[in-house]
Amino acid sequence: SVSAESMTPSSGNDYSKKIIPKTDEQCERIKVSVANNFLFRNLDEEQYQDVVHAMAEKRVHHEEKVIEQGAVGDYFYVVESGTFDCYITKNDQDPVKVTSYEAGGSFGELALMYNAPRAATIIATSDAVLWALDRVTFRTILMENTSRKRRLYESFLRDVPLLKSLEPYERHKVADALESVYFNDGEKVVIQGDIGDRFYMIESGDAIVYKDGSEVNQLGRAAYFGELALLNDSPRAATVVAQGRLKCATLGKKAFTRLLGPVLDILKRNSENYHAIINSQQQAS
Ligand code: 1OR
Repeated sequence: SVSAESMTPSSGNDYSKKIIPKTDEQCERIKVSVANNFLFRNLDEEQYQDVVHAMAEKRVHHEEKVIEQGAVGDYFYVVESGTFDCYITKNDQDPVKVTSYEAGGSFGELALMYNAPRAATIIATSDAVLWALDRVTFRTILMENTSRKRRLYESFLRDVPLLKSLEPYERHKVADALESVYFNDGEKVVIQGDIGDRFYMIESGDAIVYKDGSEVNQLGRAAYFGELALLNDSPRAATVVAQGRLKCATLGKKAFTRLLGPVLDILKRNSENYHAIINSQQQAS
């Protein structure tokens, strides 16, 4: 069960720091592996060094089981190279593959965060190199950021109709990747014709959508925009302007593609409605 107690990170320096000696070359490989991993964002220099010191290199073979569902959690893993599949078995049914990981991905945080049994089984689908972080270092340094962000965005993400069909854990992964950005009244968030590399969901405030200079839509809390350029690799199809103070949660293109895969069909279906709206407006004028 999830108790407040189990989520309290160990405070300050009351743990003896773990130091596994490493070559410069190993440190460099860790740097590359965590560069795009959201759980490692916002660490200060000392926290980052402590994490690097504590990591252990683990080489695994194709088909090796790294984590077994139901087992006690000991390590959190970051993938340096190779690929992994993640399976969940429910009530004696056959294991179902729920996701996969490649370089830069990470897994095994849940059992450490919640003192729970491993929620899934993870198997290497190639020879691979992992960096393993022990539970004490994970809980002391990485957990605080992670759980704070998941809590911060939890209720908002539950309100976004687009994300209704996601599993709670899938919404947590979205939360890990989100960044909030603010805009003042009249500020342009995206500009028609520009190249687009971000997706936006409105956390608070309103926005107006203009196409070729005329207003075509208004967006409020929990609405999204900016998906078309990412879905179609096309320039921004419209300009979106903040109406009053606007706060958006944004995802970069890579995270958008990876994390919103399960709602891709909904995004595409909804985007077909844009044509219908524009056509009806053209007929009306
Ligand atoms: P862990 O410590 O429990 C197994 O060890 C890991 O698999 C787990 O941490 C996560 O890092 C990872 N539900 C739970 N754990 C998942 C899931 C998942 N996907 C990956 N892991 N899903 C929800 C299924 C109802 C799948 C979401 C795509």
